[in-house]
Amino acid sequence: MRMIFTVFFIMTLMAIPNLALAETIQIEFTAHDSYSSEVILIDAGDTVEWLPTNKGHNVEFLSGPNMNTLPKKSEIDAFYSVIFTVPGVYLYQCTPHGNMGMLGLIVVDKDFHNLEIIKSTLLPHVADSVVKRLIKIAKSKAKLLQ
Ligand SMILES: [Cu+2]
Repeated sequence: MRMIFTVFFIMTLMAIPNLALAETIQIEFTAHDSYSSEVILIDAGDTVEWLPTNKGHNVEFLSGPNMNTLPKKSEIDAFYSVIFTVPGVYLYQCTPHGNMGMLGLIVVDKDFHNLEIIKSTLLPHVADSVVKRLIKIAKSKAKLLQ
């Protein structure tokens, strides 16, 4: 019995580091038709929560490392939460304000393998220039973390 307990205890200890490292990052909808954090770098297993702190916004994914299973589009004015498990770059927008530049970028595990696909997302001029700016920010953030 003591042996079983010891094995169980050790297995529990081994599982804790992963649990402890998984983080939750919160992003707010702002009154300026933007996300409070436009670019975030997270680790696989982390959760991102979008808080409806301002009316009229949502989250709609445009591109990601697995185009077949992008996170579903959220409802306007709704709390939304996604756990990111697949490394890569994710691009999302607010459905009503994406054209005006309300976009966000998430990089999981500093993995930029699908960056060219992200860049080739067909967007209006303003949104496209915003995405280019966000990519620059993401790359400099990734460098700082190295
Ligand atoms: Cu919006």
